[in-house]
Order: sequence, then structure tokens, then C-alpha cells
Amino acid sequence: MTKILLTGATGSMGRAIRPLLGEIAEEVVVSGRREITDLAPHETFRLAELHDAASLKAAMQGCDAVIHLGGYSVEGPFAPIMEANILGLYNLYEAARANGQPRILFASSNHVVGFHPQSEVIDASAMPRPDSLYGVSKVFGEALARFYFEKFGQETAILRIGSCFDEPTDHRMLSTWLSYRDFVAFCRAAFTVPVLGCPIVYGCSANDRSFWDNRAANYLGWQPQDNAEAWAAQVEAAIPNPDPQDPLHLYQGGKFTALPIDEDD
Ligand code: 15L
Repeated sequence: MTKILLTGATGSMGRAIRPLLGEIAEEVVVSGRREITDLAPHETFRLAELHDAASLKAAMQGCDAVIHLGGYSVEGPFAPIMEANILGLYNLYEAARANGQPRILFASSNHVVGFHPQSEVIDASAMPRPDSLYGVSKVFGEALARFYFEKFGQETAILRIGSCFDEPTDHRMLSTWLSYRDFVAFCRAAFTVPVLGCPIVYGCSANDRSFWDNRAANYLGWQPQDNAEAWAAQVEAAIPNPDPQDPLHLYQGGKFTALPIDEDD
């Protein structure tokens, strides 16, 4: 693989993984809504807005693969979620269709299945039980990815990301944490496996307490290396008596299940 487009490069996850992408690509086009100036030698910047189809088409020119982190990444009012995660994702897939169908890593979310209880282990065949308007927009995204696969053969790795941060900071994250290096290793696997298809995979490290069974994706050859258990003592010391009735500890989507619906402005 030579040239990857990274959308959402100015977001927190985009910033965290950028330094690792040189390991899996010769060139990385970093794109976002604001200019990025601290470019590494293998990086170029393209201004691209998800609501602006032409800017996405231009940013994707010559790319062999796309890591799509762009979008609205938390619960919020419906209008901006719709613009970024519904219209914006459609624009992204149309840009791919106009650019020779590079493989796409679609950053879906555990909030697609957030109302499944933490006591259950689920796999990719679990029923969507979104916990937020944000989660609903990711259900749409997964359906759009599948539609472009069935209709045009566009390959996508749908990664239902758990919690991709520096380290796990609460009990739920001991199950849902995904390290940056395991994420980048997943991208490498998805972009180099001979036939990708359109799998749904749960994005978490090799956590002892994972809620998710990824055996159906073994053919990708992805073997996460990190394990949130290394932070268990630290989390348990910081939060000694978690309330089992708190949504944070009851549902896989944690506190998203209890958020109010934001009114549009
Ligand atoms: C997500 O989908 C969010 O983008 C992120 O901010 C976290 O809330 C994460 O899920 C999570 O569930 O921990």
C-alpha cells in the first residue's frame, strides 16, 4: 500500500494515530476542516469538508486506501450529526466510487450496539441496539458501507471502535479500550488481506474483559497486542466501588444510554 487518505486528522484520534501511519503507508494525505501545518515528510494536507463532495473527491485522488475517522463522534443535536455522518458519509462513498474504489476503514462505533448489556458477549451478528442519535447515524453508516459493497463491490472494514484513548480510565474501558497501535495494526490487516469484503469487527485490544467476540474476522489476521488489564489496578484504586446500576456499568455503550436528546438550535 502506498497512499492513504486520513479524514478527521485534526480530531483527537486522528492526531494520536498520525505518527504511526508512516509504518503502513508511503504517503498519507491528512485531511480535515482546519489546516494542518506540522506535517511529517510523508504527509500532505488537503482541506476537505464532509458536506463538500468535491473537496472529498479531490482529497482522495490517487489514494489506495482511506481511514475515515471524520464525522461527528459523540452524541449531539441531530442536524450536525446528519450533515457529517449521513450526508458526509454518502459523499465519502461517492468520492471513492469516482476514485477507483480504494478500500475504506469506516470508524463505526460500539454505540451501534450500546444497549446490549455488559453481561452479554456479542459478535458481529448481534442486533443493532443503538444508544444515541450518534449510534443511529453509525447504523446508517454500516448500512451504507454494506450497500456500496453489494452494489459496486466497494470493500470496507467496518470497525465498531470501543474506546480509543491513551489508556483505560474506568471499569467499562477495561473491556472497550483500543490502543492506537492495535488500531493501526488493524488498518494494516484490512488494507493488505487479499480479499477484505465488508466485515464488521469490534475495535478493542486483547482485553481480558472484552464484551466482543471477533472470531468471524480471524481471516484478517489481526492480532491485537495490548490488554486493558494492565490498567486494572489503577482503575480499581481510582474507582473502588462502581455502582452496578449506573448505566456506565450496565450497558456496553455506558453513559451514552442515559444522555438526553439534544434539541437542534
Ligand atoms: C465513541 O464512539 C466516541 O467517539 C468516543 O468519544 C467514546 O465515547 C467512545 O465511543 C466510547 O464509547 O468510549
